[in-house]
Amino acid sequence: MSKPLEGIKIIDFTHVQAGPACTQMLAWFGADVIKVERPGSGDVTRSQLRDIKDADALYFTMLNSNKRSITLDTKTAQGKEVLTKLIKEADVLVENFGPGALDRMGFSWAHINELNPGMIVASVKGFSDGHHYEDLKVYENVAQCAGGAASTTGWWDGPPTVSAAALGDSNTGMHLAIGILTAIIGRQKTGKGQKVAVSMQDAVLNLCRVKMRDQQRLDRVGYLEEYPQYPHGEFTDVVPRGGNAGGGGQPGWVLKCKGWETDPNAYIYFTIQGHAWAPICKALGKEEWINDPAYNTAEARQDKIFDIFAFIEDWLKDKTKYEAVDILRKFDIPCAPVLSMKELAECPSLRKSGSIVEVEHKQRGTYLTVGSPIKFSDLKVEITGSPLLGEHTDEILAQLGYTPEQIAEMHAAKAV
Ligand code: CAO
Repeated sequence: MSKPLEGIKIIDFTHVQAGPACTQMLAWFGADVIKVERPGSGDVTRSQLRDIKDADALYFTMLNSNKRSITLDTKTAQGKEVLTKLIKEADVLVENFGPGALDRMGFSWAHINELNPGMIVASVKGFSDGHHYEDLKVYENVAQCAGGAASTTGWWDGPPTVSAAALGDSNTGMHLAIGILTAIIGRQKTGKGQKVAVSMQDAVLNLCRVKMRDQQRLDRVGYLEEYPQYPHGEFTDVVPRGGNAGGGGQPGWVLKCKGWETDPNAYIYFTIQGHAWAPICKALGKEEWINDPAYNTAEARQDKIFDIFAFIEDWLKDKTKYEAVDILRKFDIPCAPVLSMKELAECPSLRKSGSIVEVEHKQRGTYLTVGSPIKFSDLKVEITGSPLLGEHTDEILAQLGYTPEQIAEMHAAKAV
C-alpha cells in the first residue's frame, strides 16, 4: 500500500529532540526523510546517555526511526554543493539549529527560495523572529519556563516546576509537522514554497492556553474556584500553581490507593464530573450525599472538596489502583491508574495497538520505542530502526548523480 506522504522528500537538518520528533513522524507516514549529519559525530544524541558502549543511544534511536542518514560537512565547498543539489530536488528542509546558523552556513531562506521556489523551509527556534530573546539558544526546560508551563505547574508553596512531558521539544515538533503539511497543501494550490517557523515558547504557550484563560478570570474576579486555594487560601494577581487540581471545570485529584506507602505509583486520578455525582456516591456507598443540598451541586461541594477526596482515599485504602478503576469504570467515572514507565512498556494494550513497539537495530539488537499515537483506518504505520551514522551516504550521493570515483574523493576529503 502506498503511504500518504510517499514522494515527499525531506532534508532533515535537525538534531536533539524538537526537530527530529517532527521529521520522524513525517517519515512514519511515508516521506523520504534524509537526515544530514556532521561527519564523525552526527547528531549529539547518538552518544548522549548511552546505555550500550559505542552503540547509538536510545535518545537517538527513539527519535530517528524510518529515516536515512547521510554525513555531510556543510561548511566545506563539496558539502555545500551536495546540499545545494539536495535542496534543488527536495520538497522540505527542516532545521532546528541555533539562531542564524543556517544563514552563516550560506543557506538563507532567500538563497534556498532562489534554488528551489517550491521548497518549504521549516524551523524550530527557542523564540519567534523579532522577539527580544530571538538570539537565545533553548532547550526543553528553558522553553517550559518561558512558555508559562513552569510558573503554573507544581505546588503553591514550592518553586516553579517543569513537566516530564516534552512540551518544549516534541510538542514543538508536532506543531511544526502541522505547519509543514499545511504548507505542502498550500503549495499544491500556489506552486510556491514558504517558510514555516514554530518557536518553542509559542508551542508551550499554546498548550498553556487554559492558564491564560485563568489569568483573565483572575484579573476580573480575583479568585479561581477550581484551584485548591479556593475558598480557604489566598490568591495574588498571578495564576498560582495548582498541584494536581483538574484544570477544567471538573475537580480532580491524585488519590492514594492500597500500597502507596511502598509503591510510588499506587495512586489513581479521580475526577468529580458534575453530572456523575449520583454514580460517584453510589460507587462510594454514600448514597445519602446524592440529594443532600450540602453536597449535590458543584458549588456546595467546593469548600469541602478536600474532605470528599479524603473520604474517597479512605474508600481506596483496601483497593489497588487497578481494582479501584475496575469498580469506578462501571459507574462511568473518569479516572485512571497512575502508570509507571515500566507498566506502560509492558502494557499488552499498548503493544497491541502499536503505541509501544519493538524494532530491530543493527547495533543494539531490538529496542523498545513509542509508535505512532495517530491511528489511521487506511495506513498501518510501520516503525523501522534508526539509521547508523552515514549509513545511506553513498546511496544518496549516487542518487544525486555522483560517480563512485567522486564519492570516494569526497570521503577522502572528509566532506562526507
Ligand atoms: N556540517 C557542518 N556544520 C554543521 C553541520 C554539518 N552537517 N550541522 C551543524 N553544523 C554547525 C552549524 O552550522 C552551527 O555552526 P555555527 O554556530 O558555527 O554557525 C553548529 O554546527 C551548531 O549549531 P547549534 O547552535 O545548533 O548547536 P549547539 O549545540 O550550540 O546548540 C541548541 C544546540 C539545541 C541549543 C540550538 O541548536 C538551538 O537553540 N536550536 C533551536 C531550538 C531547539 O530546537 N532547541 C531544542 C533542542 S531539543 O532539546
